[in-house]
Amino acid sequence: MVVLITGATSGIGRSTAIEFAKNGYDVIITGRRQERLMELKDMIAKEYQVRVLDLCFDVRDEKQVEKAIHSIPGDFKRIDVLVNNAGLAAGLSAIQDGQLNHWEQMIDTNVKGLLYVSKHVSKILIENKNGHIINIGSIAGKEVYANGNVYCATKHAVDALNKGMRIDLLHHGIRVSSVNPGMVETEFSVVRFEGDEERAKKVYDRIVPLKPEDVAETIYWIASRPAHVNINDVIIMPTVQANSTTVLR
Ligand code: NDP
Ligand code: 8X3
Repeated sequence: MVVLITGATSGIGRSTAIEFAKNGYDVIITGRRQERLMELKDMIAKEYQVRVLDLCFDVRDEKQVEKAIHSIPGDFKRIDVLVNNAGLAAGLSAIQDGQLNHWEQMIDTNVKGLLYVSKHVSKILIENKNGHIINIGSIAGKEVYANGNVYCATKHAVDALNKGMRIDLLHHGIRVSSVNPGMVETEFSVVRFEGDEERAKKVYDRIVPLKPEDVAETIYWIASRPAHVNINDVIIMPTVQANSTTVLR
């Protein structure tokens, strides 16, 4: 069995690669940071008896995506599961104060990047007459919160694409699922606040957030249901979080 995970250099994607490897999957790990990919590749190869392929590319660049997916060698091409995880939030501002570069980065990564990868990989799944796409959305794709405008819009788009892909790929026997987490402590907030570690730390202050492993286990659980079962959509939150903005501290 083979899984391809986008954004495996950190957080949820990295934990997901480890979780699938633990369960005997060969893993294709992707991201922009080559040294992180190499570190993870070495670790997985040492700890688990599986094969690892690293593909370094930026999901925002369709040409890079096409080249990387086409470069996958024969036996790794039998992809069973695609986890569309690469994504980010950039900034947290009212609409009138938003920075265009933040908006473009989020739209290009969370929506267009996910589309590019899905287009190229779904052709392989169709050819194989087998497959499962698991899209990582967010509670921000189910609700909207103050100053979250564009990030929430991109995750609402992921929610719509998840439903659309399920319809389009139905007659090819390909399952499509999504996992929508609440607060998970990863590099997410450090990225959102452009390296401001102090501000990022405050997001998880006095709470027990989800760990990336919690989400990874849920992703693996979805992929490991019997072939006739599709888990359409999961929302997973830390126990202290009721919705986007109601958090018990
Ligand atoms: P991290 O910042 O820890 O990981 C993000 C991953 O995405 C990294 O591996 C990064 O790799 C990759 N990535 C970002 N941009 C690109 C790009 N242009 N091309 C290729 N890879 C890219 O955050 P999380 O693990 O938390 O985030 C994973 C997903 O989970 C995202 O889609 C996020 O929106 C979603 N999510 C996160 C939540 C949270 O609270 N943490 C809650 C709900 C959803 P690299 O930089 O090496 O390219
Ligand atoms: C990440 C969760 O609430 O910061 O998608 O938007 S939130």
